Amino acid sequence: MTVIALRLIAFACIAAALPCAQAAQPAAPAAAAAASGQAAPVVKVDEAWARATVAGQSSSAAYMVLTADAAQTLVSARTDVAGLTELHEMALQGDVMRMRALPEGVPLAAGQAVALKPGGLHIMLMQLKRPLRAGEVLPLTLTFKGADGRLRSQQVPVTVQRSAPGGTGAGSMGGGHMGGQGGQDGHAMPPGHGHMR
Ligand SMILES: [Cu+2]
Repeated sequence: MTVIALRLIAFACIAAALPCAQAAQPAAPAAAAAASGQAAPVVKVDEAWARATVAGQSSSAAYMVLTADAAQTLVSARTDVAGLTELHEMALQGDVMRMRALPEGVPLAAGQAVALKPGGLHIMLMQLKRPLRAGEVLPLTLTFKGADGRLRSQQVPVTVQRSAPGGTGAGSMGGGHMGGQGGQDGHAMPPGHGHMR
Protein backbone atom coordinates (compact mmCIF):
# COMPACT_ATOMS: atom_id res chain seq x y z
CA MET A 1 0.00 0.00 0.00
CA THR A 2 2.93 2.23 0.33
CA VAL A 3 3.54 2.24 -3.36
CA ILE A 4 0.68 4.43 -4.38
CA ALA A 5 1.99 7.13 -6.59
CA LEU A 6 1.83 10.41 -4.81
CA ARG A 7 1.06 12.24 -7.98
CA LEU A 8 -2.02 10.26 -8.67
CA ILE A 9 -3.53 11.01 -5.37
CA ALA A 10 -2.16 14.36 -4.67
CA PHE A 11 -5.28 15.27 -2.81
CA ALA A 12 -5.33 12.18 -0.74
CA CYS A 13 -3.56 12.94 2.43
CA ILE A 14 -3.09 9.34 3.15
CA ALA A 15 -0.20 9.69 0.81
CA ALA A 16 1.25 12.30 3.01
CA ALA A 17 1.78 9.77 5.70
CA LEU A 18 4.00 7.62 3.59
CA PRO A 19 7.55 7.74 4.72
CA CYS A 20 9.91 8.83 2.07
CA ALA A 21 13.60 9.13 1.74
CA GLN A 22 14.81 12.15 3.53
CA ALA A 23 17.52 13.85 1.67
CA ALA A 24 19.94 15.41 4.05
CA GLN A 25 20.00 18.78 2.48
CA PRO A 26 21.26 21.85 4.19
CA ALA A 27 18.63 24.18 5.46
CA ALA A 28 17.45 26.69 2.97
CA PRO A 29 18.66 30.16 3.78
CA ALA A 30 15.85 31.59 5.79
CA ALA A 31 15.93 35.08 4.53
CA ALA A 32 16.99 34.53 0.97
CA ALA A 33 13.80 36.07 -0.15
CA ALA A 34 13.24 35.92 -3.82
CA ALA A 35 11.97 39.42 -3.79
CA SER A 36 10.62 39.17 -7.26
CA GLY A 37 7.98 41.74 -7.75
CA GLN A 38 7.02 41.90 -4.14
CA ALA A 39 5.29 45.04 -3.15
CA ALA A 40 4.26 45.92 0.33
CA PRO A 41 2.65 43.10 2.22
CA VAL A 42 -0.92 42.69 1.20
CA VAL A 43 -1.93 40.59 4.10
CA LYS A 44 -0.82 40.75 7.69
CA VAL A 45 0.56 37.44 8.82
CA ASP A 46 0.90 36.59 12.47
CA GLU A 47 2.20 33.63 14.36
CA ALA A 48 3.31 31.66 11.36
CA TRP A 49 4.63 28.28 12.33
CA ALA A 50 4.97 24.79 10.98
CA ARG A 51 5.06 21.53 12.79
CA ALA A 52 8.45 19.89 13.19
CA THR A 53 8.66 16.41 11.74
CA VAL A 54 9.76 13.22 13.34
CA ALA A 55 11.80 10.48 11.73
CA GLY A 56 10.18 9.01 8.68
CA GLN A 57 7.62 11.74 8.37
CA SER A 58 7.25 13.18 4.91
CA SER A 59 4.60 15.76 5.47
CA SER A 60 3.66 18.48 7.86
CA ALA A 61 1.53 21.56 7.96
CA ALA A 62 1.93 25.28 8.41
CA TYR A 63 -0.37 27.55 10.35
CA MET A 64 -0.79 31.27 10.76
CA VAL A 65 -3.27 34.04 11.22
CA LEU A 66 -4.03 36.08 8.11
CA THR A 67 -5.64 39.48 8.10
CA ALA A 68 -6.22 41.13 4.75
CA ASP A 69 -6.75 44.83 4.28
CA ALA A 70 -8.98 44.18 1.33
CA ALA A 71 -10.96 41.11 0.46
CA GLN A 72 -8.91 38.54 -1.35
CA THR A 73 -8.22 34.86 -1.48
CA LEU A 74 -5.23 32.85 -0.45
CA VAL A 75 -4.89 30.67 -3.51
CA SER A 76 -1.63 28.88 -3.00
CA ALA A 77 1.50 28.50 -0.97
CA ARG A 78 4.84 27.03 -1.66
CA THR A 79 8.15 26.40 -0.02
CA ASP A 80 11.27 24.80 -1.35
CA VAL A 81 11.32 22.04 1.20
CA ALA A 82 7.98 20.62 0.12
CA GLY A 83 7.44 18.99 -3.24
CA LEU A 84 3.75 19.59 -2.96
CA THR A 85 1.87 22.19 -0.98
CA GLU A 86 -1.89 22.43 -0.72
CA LEU A 87 -4.44 24.43 1.16
CA HIS A 88 -6.47 22.14 3.35
CA GLU A 89 -9.26 22.20 5.78
CA MET A 90 -10.03 19.74 8.49
CA ALA A 91 -13.52 19.42 9.77
CA LEU A 92 -15.51 17.02 11.79
CA GLN A 93 -17.75 14.98 9.57
CA GLY A 94 -19.97 12.93 11.75
CA ASP A 95 -17.53 11.78 14.35
CA VAL A 96 -14.60 11.53 12.02
CA MET A 97 -12.12 14.28 11.45
CA ARG A 98 -11.59 14.62 7.75
CA MET A 99 -9.39 16.74 5.64
CA ARG A 100 -10.05 18.12 2.25
CA ALA A 101 -8.16 20.20 -0.23
CA LEU A 102 -9.44 23.66 -0.98
CA PRO A 103 -8.82 24.17 -4.68
CA GLU A 104 -10.67 27.46 -4.54
CA GLY A 105 -8.39 28.70 -1.85
CA VAL A 106 -9.12 30.38 1.43
CA PRO A 107 -11.23 33.53 1.22
CA LEU A 108 -10.17 36.41 3.41
CA ALA A 109 -12.70 39.09 4.16
CA ALA A 110 -11.39 42.60 4.63
CA GLY A 111 -10.16 43.22 8.11
CA GLN A 112 -11.12 39.82 9.40
CA ALA A 113 -8.48 37.59 10.89
CA VAL A 114 -8.57 34.09 9.52
CA ALA A 115 -6.75 31.52 11.57
CA LEU A 116 -5.04 28.58 9.99
CA LYS A 117 -4.65 26.26 12.90
CA PRO A 118 -4.47 22.64 13.92
CA GLY A 119 -7.82 21.02 13.44
CA GLY A 120 -8.93 23.57 10.88
CA LEU A 121 -7.52 25.36 7.91
CA HIS A 122 -3.89 24.65 7.20
CA ILE A 123 -1.21 24.70 4.59
CA MET A 124 -0.29 21.11 3.94
CA LEU A 125 3.35 20.54 3.23
CA MET A 126 3.80 17.26 1.42
CA GLN A 127 6.66 15.39 -0.16
CA LEU A 128 9.07 17.01 2.21
CA LYS A 129 12.59 16.88 0.92
CA ARG A 130 14.11 16.87 4.36
CA PRO A 131 13.03 16.88 7.99
CA LEU A 132 11.69 20.06 9.50
CA ARG A 133 13.66 20.83 12.62
CA ALA A 134 12.32 22.84 15.50
CA GLY A 135 13.83 26.28 15.52
CA GLU A 136 14.52 26.64 11.85
CA VAL A 137 12.72 29.19 9.74
CA LEU A 138 11.19 28.25 6.42
CA PRO A 139 10.49 30.82 3.79
CA LEU A 140 6.96 30.25 2.63
CA THR A 141 5.53 32.08 -0.33
CA LEU A 142 1.85 32.82 -0.19
CA THR A 143 -0.06 33.86 -3.28
CA PHE A 144 -3.19 35.91 -2.95
CA LYS A 145 -5.75 36.74 -5.56
CA GLY A 146 -7.32 40.12 -5.21
CA ALA A 147 -10.83 41.16 -6.07
CA ASP A 148 -9.36 42.53 -9.29
CA GLY A 149 -8.17 39.07 -10.16
CA ARG A 150 -4.54 39.98 -9.81
CA LEU A 151 -2.19 37.59 -8.13
CA ARG A 152 0.24 38.88 -5.57
CA SER A 153 2.84 36.91 -3.73
CA GLN A 154 4.17 37.50 -0.31
CA GLN A 155 6.92 35.74 1.50
CA VAL A 156 6.41 34.72 5.07
CA PRO A 157 8.99 33.35 7.46
CA VAL A 158 7.55 30.30 9.14
CA THR A 159 9.13 29.08 12.34
CA VAL A 160 9.28 25.35 12.81
CA GLN A 161 8.03 24.29 16.20
CA ARG A 162 7.07 21.08 17.87
CA SER A 163 3.73 22.44 18.93
CA ALA A 164 1.53 25.46 18.56
CA PRO A 165 2.76 28.75 19.95
CA GLY A 166 1.36 29.29 23.40
CA GLY A 167 -2.25 30.06 23.54
CA THR A 168 -2.84 30.51 19.87
CA GLY A 169 -5.26 28.55 17.97
CA ALA A 170 -4.18 25.10 18.95
CA GLY A 171 -7.54 24.54 20.45
CA SER A 172 -8.32 21.29 22.06
CA MET A 173 -9.70 19.42 19.15
CA GLY A 174 -8.86 15.81 19.00
CA GLY A 175 -7.80 14.37 15.75
CA GLY A 176 -6.38 17.49 14.32
CA HIS A 177 -2.82 18.20 13.59
CA MET A 178 -2.15 17.81 17.24
CA GLY A 179 1.26 16.48 17.81
CA GLY A 180 1.92 13.13 19.19
CA GLN A 181 -1.16 11.33 18.20
CA GLY A 182 -1.33 8.94 15.41
CA GLY A 183 -0.75 10.19 11.95
CA GLN A 184 2.72 10.79 10.73
CA ASP A 185 1.62 14.06 9.33
CA GLY A 186 -0.27 15.00 12.40
CA HIS A 187 -3.53 14.02 10.87
CA ALA A 188 -4.66 11.54 13.39
CA MET A 189 -7.08 9.78 11.18
CA PRO A 190 -8.01 6.26 10.38
CA PRO A 191 -6.28 4.67 7.47
CA GLY A 192 -8.05 5.25 4.24
CA HIS A 193 -9.53 8.56 5.18
CA GLY A 194 -10.18 10.72 2.24
CA HIS A 195 -11.21 14.17 1.50
CA MET A 196 -14.72 15.37 1.43
CA ARG A 197 -15.43 16.31 -2.07
CU1 LIG B 1 -3.85 18.57 5.39
